[in-house]
Amino acid sequence: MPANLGPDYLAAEQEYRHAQTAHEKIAALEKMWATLPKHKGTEKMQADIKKRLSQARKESQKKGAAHATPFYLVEREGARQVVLLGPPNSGKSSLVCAVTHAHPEVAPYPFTTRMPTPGMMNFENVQIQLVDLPPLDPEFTEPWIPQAIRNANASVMVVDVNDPGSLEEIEFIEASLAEWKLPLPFLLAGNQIDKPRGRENFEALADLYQDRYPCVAISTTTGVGLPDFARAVFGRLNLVRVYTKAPGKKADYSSPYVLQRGETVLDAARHVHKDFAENLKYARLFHKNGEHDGLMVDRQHVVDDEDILEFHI
Ligand SMILES: Nc1nc2c(ncn2[C@@H]2O[C@H](COP(=O)(O)OP(=O)(O)OP(=O)(O)O)[C@@H](O)[C@H]2O)c(=O)[nH]1
Ligand SMILES: [Mg+2]
Repeated sequence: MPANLGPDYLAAEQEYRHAQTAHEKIAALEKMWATLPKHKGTEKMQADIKKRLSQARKESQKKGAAHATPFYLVEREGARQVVLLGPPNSGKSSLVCAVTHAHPEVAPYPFTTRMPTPGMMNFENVQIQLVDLPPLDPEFTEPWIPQAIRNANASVMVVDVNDPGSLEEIEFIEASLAEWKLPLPFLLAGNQIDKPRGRENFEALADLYQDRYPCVAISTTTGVGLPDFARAVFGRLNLVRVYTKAPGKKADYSSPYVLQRGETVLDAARHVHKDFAENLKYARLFHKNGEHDGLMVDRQHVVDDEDILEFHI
């Protein structure tokens, strides 16, 4: 046994040997992983812990499967629901911690997240629900992941730009989505750009993938790029915000109606109340920036982001 293994690691290994249940094994292996010095001399041990961790997780999954409830389906809230996909340790949970009030567990070892955790991200006055998911990995992927993705409006791929395995990991995720007949993520978030050469690594990744995905550079540690991330998610969702106002009154900008781009004045009226929609004759259109200024528009007029509508019935 290498001499540099500390007492914490040895205690964890002891715990592992005495573990009775899959759950106890996982807990002990996680401690072993966290306390193992990570260098060339321990590479074999690292691989071994990862393998045992993955096996123990599979085991615990099988046991729970018979009476599993659909805990993985997070009820949609906010304007849209977006799930975070990615390889282990890319920083999905860190991202949810950084841009929402939720606190999913973050840890330096892989396969930390086992359950979906939702959190609400604000882009200006729009709330977008992010859902942290367990990793997608050839060693082990939670069997309910495809349903969780299907249940959401869209998915974002989060990768660690410094991880030399990220190209293979992206390929694996793309192949998994194809197999499940699910669409590709609509955005690639290149995380951990604060690390040495992080920017360069991001540029290299973006060069390869920007034809397929818009790429955003972020660091959940320093916060760099997080406002761009929120804007990109909003933009890729193809949403428009519509405010309503009464004649002679000001619009309330705090809670927009959120519509899909391409929807019309009539669709907007339906969001407000179906009676409005049925009886709607026309609307007057205003814009925050002073454009339009009360222009009369018919029911089929396609609305734009931040349009203000005054309905006339
Ligand atoms: N330097 C740096 N470290 C980060 C950043 N984001 C996450 N980390 C670290 O990366 C490790 C993994 O982060 P997590 O958020 O747990 O990763 P995850 O993708 O949720 O991992 P799994 O749940 O195992 O799939 C932790 O040690 C984080 O502190 C970042 O932007 N910069
Ligand atoms: Mg996680």
